[in-house]
Amino acid sequence: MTKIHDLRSAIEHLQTIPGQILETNESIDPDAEITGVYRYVGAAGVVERPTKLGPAMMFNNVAGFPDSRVLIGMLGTRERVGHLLDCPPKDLGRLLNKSVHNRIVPVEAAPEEVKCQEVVYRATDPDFDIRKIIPAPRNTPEDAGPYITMGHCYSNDPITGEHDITIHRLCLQDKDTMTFNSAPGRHLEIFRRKWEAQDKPMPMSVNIGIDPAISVACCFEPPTTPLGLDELSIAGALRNEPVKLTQCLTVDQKCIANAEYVLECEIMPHEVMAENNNDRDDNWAMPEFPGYEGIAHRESAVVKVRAVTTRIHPIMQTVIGCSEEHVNMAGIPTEASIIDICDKAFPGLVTNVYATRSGGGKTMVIMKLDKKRPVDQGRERQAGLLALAAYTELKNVILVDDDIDIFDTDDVLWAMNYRFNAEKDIIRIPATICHPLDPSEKQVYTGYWRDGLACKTIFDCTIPFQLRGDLFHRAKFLEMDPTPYIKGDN
Ligand SMILES: [Mn+2]
Repeated sequence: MTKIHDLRSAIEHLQTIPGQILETNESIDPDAEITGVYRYVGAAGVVERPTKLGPAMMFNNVAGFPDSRVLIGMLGTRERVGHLLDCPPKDLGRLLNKSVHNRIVPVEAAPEEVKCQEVVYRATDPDFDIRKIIPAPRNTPEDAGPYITMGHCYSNDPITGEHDITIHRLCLQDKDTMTFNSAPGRHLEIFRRKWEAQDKPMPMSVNIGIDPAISVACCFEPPTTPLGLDELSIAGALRNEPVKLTQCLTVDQKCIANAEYVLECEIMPHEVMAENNNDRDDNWAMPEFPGYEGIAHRESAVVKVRAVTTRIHPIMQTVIGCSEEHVNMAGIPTEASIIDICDKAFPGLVTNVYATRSGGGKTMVIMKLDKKRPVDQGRERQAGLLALAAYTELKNVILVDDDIDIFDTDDVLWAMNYRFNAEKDIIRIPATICHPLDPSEKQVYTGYWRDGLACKTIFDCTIPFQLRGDLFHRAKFLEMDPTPYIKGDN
C-alpha cells in the first residue's frame, strides 16, 4: 500500500479502494448542513435513524470558505480503519495493543517536512478571525456554536515536561476565543490545572487534519496510557516511523508538522466562559457519544488563539460525536486495553474483544473466550471483571464462546437467548464509577449517591464447560465453495 504519513496520503490511499470516499462540489453551509447530509451517507454509530455505514465524504465547496475543504467520516467504518492501518478489521484491537508496547517517540521535522505553516494568520493582524479561517461545522441546529471536533490538543506538564495529546471539543466563541471542555481527570485537564496553579497560561497546539493513525492512538485512556505517556509514540509504532513535530510560531509548544491546520493557543488561567455564550436560548452544546445532545458547560476553560497556520488549500476534518467514526476512535483502543490485561492474566483465554457500535465504543464490550479445560470454567467471569477494571467507562460486558461472531449482534444475541439464564449468569456491581453522560446513570434514575455511577454488569453467555457436548451441538453444514453456483449473480 502507499505509505500513509499525513491526511492527504491517507485520502489518496482510500481513493484507490472502491466505495471508501465520496467527493462533492455542491455548495454547502457548514452550519448544520454537512452533518445533515452525512447522516444519510455514512454517519451510522448511534445517530438517530435513518442512517447507515458508508464512505468518508469530502465537501469541496464550503460556503464562506473558498480556500478550504471539509472532510467527515474518515474513520467511519471498521473496514476503512483497517485499510488505513493496513490490518484486518477484526484484528485492530490486537494491532493497537502491540503498538502500545512498541512505542516510537516523535522527532523534530526537517525544514522541508514542515507543511502546516505554508499559510500563517496571526491574531495581531487587524482582520484576524478564527470564524472566517476555520470552517468548523455546527453539527445540529441546536448546537451552541461551530465546533472543532477533531482538534488533537497537544500540550505539556509544566513541571515534568511530559506531553499528552487528546481530542477535546472546542467551541468557537469570537474572533480569537474558544471554549475548551474536558471531563475531570483527563490528562490535558490535569496539565491545565498545574499551569493554572503557577498562574500561567497553558501553551497548546490544536492539530486538525492529520494521519488517521494519530487520531486512533490519541484516544487511549488510563491505565493503558498513564499520565505522562505521549500517545504520539503509539502512532509512531503504528506507522513504524516517528511522528514529525515542529515548533509553533507564537507559543512555546510543538505541533504536528504536516497538519492541515494548527491553532496556536493559550488556555488562560482562572478564566471561564459559558460554552453557549453566543446561544443562550437553550442549554445544548453538541451531540455526544451516547447519542444525546450534550448540555452546554456553564464554566468552560477559555482558549485564546494566538495564530492559525495551515497548509495551502487546507482540509478541515470533522466528526459527529455519536457516529460510527467516534465508535471506532473510542472503541478500538478500549479493545486493545482489555486484550492487554486479559492476555497477562490468562494467556489464550480471551481471543477477541469488540467495543460495540451500540455502546459508542465505550459502554459495552463483547468478549470472545476459548475455554479449553474444566478449570477454565469461571475464568471467563474473571476476564469480565478484568475488562471492567481496564476501562472505567465500561458498563456492560457480554461474554461469548469462540464460535460466536462478536461483530454480528444477532449472533451475540443468539448466544444470549440460548446460553444464558438471568438467574445464574448475571454478575452485578452496583454504584460503581462509569460515565456521567449516560442518562440512565443520573441520580434521579439510579438513586445512588451522585450522577455517573452505574450498576456494571457482566452477562455470561458462554456454555458452562461442564455442559459442553450434545446439549449445545450447533447445526453443522457441509463445507462447500459457493462460487460456481453464484457466478454473475448478486
Ligand atoms: Mn494521555
